Amino acid sequence: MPDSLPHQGEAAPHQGEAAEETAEPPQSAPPQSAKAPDPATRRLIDTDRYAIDAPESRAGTSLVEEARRALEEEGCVVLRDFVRPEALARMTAEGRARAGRAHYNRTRTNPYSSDDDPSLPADHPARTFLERTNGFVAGDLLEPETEIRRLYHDPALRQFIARCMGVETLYEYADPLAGLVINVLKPGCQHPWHFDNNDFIVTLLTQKADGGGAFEYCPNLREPDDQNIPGVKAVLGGTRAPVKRLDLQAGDLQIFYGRNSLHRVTRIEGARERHTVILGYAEEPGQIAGAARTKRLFGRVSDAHLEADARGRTRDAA
Ligand SMILES: O=C(O)CCC(=O)C(=O)O
Ligand SMILES: [Fe+2]
Repeated sequence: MPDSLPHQGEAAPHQGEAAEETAEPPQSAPPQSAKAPDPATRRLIDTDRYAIDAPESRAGTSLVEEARRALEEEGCVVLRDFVRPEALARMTAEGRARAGRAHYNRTRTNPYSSDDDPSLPADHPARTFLERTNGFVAGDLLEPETEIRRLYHDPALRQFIARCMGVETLYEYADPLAGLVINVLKPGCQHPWHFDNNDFIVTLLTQKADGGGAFEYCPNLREPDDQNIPGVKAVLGGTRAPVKRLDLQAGDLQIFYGRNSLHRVTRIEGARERHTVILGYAEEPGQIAGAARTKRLFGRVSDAHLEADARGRTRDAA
């Protein structure tokens, strides 16, 4: 199992698949030309502070430059108070109204989301399994008229994230359940130290926990050709030196590259749940998870997942 998220790690079609198999029409082709700022974008996002709707402007270009630098150096950028207060209030209410319908997964996981390997020494990080409990509200519970879904489909936002990442185009997922989700962490839940199996994640906190629920990460703790096992072991053992801690507030947007930066969400304390919207974008169109994985994450599947499996489009076809 990769990380808990319904992200492109497993959902991605096999590398090197025939072009016609992967070249499905994107969910929504992002318009590439510059155009007049969209009032819908301005209503949702604090464009006075974050000029994502004026990419050619001085403010727009320096915003992207700064975000790009943070992503290159730290693998993380946080845009504080990204969503306007009125829109955030509605998003928080939308999350609260649907949190009871979250599907929960309780597992024990190591930092690599891999199976146990008894050939390794007992104190190897790959043999350190910690409890993880995660709830997901599936995307089909977020109707078209919700603010959360409007934000997800905002073309200016998607193009802005693509520019920050230095990629030409991002696509929405083709997955009706996993494209847009709310991650619900109840009191007592945690997401222990791990590396992601996908390249990036875009999140918006809509409700902060009373206590705990902090996002901690160790920028580039490993590299593609160096697992840095001693470094990982040290962090699991409590070393704080490489650890950065983000005090995210509701309304903050985060872009995070989690493949090589060990990270976690600390255990939720107090009575209030932590709600995070996960905006599923991908560099390839047509991303959809298989039925087995979908069933695990959401407790159900849609016809689209079964059809994708039938066409051999997913990695976890049962
Ligand atoms: O909820 C978060 O802030 C990040 C969660 C995470 O790291 C993950 O689901 O892979
Ligand atoms: Fe993660």
